[in-house]
Amino acid sequence: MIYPKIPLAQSIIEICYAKGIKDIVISPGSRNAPLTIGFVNNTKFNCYSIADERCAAFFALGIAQQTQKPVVLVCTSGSALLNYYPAFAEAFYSQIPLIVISADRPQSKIDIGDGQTIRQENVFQNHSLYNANLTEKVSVENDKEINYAINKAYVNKGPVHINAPFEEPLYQTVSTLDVDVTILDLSKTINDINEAELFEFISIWNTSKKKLILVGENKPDKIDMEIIDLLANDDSVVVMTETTSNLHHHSFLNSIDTIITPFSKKEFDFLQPDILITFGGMVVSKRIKAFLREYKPKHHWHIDPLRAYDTFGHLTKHFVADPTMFFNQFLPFTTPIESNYKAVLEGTKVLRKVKHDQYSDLISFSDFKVFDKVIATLPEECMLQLGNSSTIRYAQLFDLNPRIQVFCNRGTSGIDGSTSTAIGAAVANKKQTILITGDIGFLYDSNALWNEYIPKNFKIILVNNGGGGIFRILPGHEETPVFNKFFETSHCLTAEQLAKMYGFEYSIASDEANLETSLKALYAQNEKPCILEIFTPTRENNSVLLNYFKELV
Ligand SMILES: Cc1ncc(C[n+]2csc(CCOP(=O)(O)OP(=O)(O)O)c2C)c(N)n1
Repeated sequence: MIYPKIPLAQSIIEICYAKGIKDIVISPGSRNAPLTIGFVNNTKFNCYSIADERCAAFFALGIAQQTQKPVVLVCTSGSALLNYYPAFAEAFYSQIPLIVISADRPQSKIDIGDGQTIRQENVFQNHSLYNANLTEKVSVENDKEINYAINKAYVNKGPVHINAPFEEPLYQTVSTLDVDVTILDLSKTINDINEAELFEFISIWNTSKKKLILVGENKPDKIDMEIIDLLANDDSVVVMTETTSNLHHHSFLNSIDTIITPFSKKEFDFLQPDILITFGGMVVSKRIKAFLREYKPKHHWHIDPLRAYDTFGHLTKHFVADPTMFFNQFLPFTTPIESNYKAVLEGTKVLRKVKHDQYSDLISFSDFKVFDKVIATLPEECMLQLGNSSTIRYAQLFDLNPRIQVFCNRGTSGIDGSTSTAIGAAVANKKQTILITGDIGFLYDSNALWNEYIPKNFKIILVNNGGGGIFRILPGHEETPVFNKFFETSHCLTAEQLAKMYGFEYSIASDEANLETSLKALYAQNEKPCILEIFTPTRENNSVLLNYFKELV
């Protein structure tokens, strides 16, 4: 066995191993050589080499998004580390465990004019669950710090930073370990809800005729089918799900904007809930957020084992629990109450569906049409990764096969790592992965394709509307040169040369007929990763979408 000679590097690697960490994403550098040598020479780890740290961090995020276990990132000193920040922040808000290990020079060498040095300690402070600032010499204190950081990433599901100073020589190896590491167990506390406290809330539930459950980003298969059925069969309960909720029932309202955008004041008054219950992560729909901020519920309960954001300015209770556990404890005590809440909204859903289908049949080739066709034809057993921002918003308007799992970086809603994340997820999950992305997001993260681990069946559906289409949809859009240059960032670039350079199969579609044939060919081919680039009419897309909302009534 080969170990790095530097004992601190040995300790870090041994503790990672003892904690069950498997995946290590390494970016090149010299200062981190002791870690690179140690991780790569230990066959227990899967080591990935990715040069661009921003992409490396999103790739790691994609792996951790799927495995729900911490992934380690290793980089050299200097600005390398700062390039992890976008994914680090995304991990923080999306509750995904990441462990950043940065190599550093000893503190005496910082800010004295040495090369490739910056102030690395606590550099992610604002979004880090733990900062372990190690010292060069091996000590129980150092071991404890490493343990605390890793345990925190596991238990509190988020990003942590370990900064490790190494002095030269950096490349020497030994054949036996010099350290005997200290391991601190994970102390997981299972939260059981206090029953006496629960009864106060059960009595509110049992006397409320309008209960709205809103589910944000949620991992697939997190909620028991029995709970889903109980909620779906309660006349006083309306469940609204976002596409990233991965939660399905035919009676749930899965297209929130389609339902509520055309509502009159009277309909909003009716929708205003007595109790709002939320669980899951970020909510995409701006309209539901605006509605709930204006039409405040009497009670807002959020269920989450770790965090509760007061998204609507009226949070009244945080149940510190896993949603399945909460409902298993809570629902047996609830009693039915007469209510037309669910029936009325189900009626709206039926009407909207008719109008939606009529409209979809009529419209010309556009972003809307593309999403209609693409979502309807996705292979049943695929994993869907979505880019920001109009991509996820369009996707929310269409019925999706419940077997398809959906993910999107909505922690910070960045466009800077959707492709890298999708590739990481594809590596970690054996399902065929399909990324739907806009052109600006795709071009931004094109270094994601500089990756030798991309599975052969990985597919990108690139909707090229010539710029940031979202800005045409948002209020404030005016067709001026300033808009085109500074908001839309309009361009005439395509993915063709990138596809060629990175060994992707490449095809294009620019009307409905060749979209259908191109999609069939895309799904059938699994010998090479592919990009299907779909060109849509820049100037017509927003009116097709805005008219959709007008035609729903
Ligand atoms: C890192 C980052 N920079 C800027 C933004 C602001 N932003 C949101 S959407 C968007 C344009 C996205 O355009 P594109 O990828 O073409 O998708 P489309 O909206 O056309 O679907 C921008 C610049 C962001 N979300 N993240």
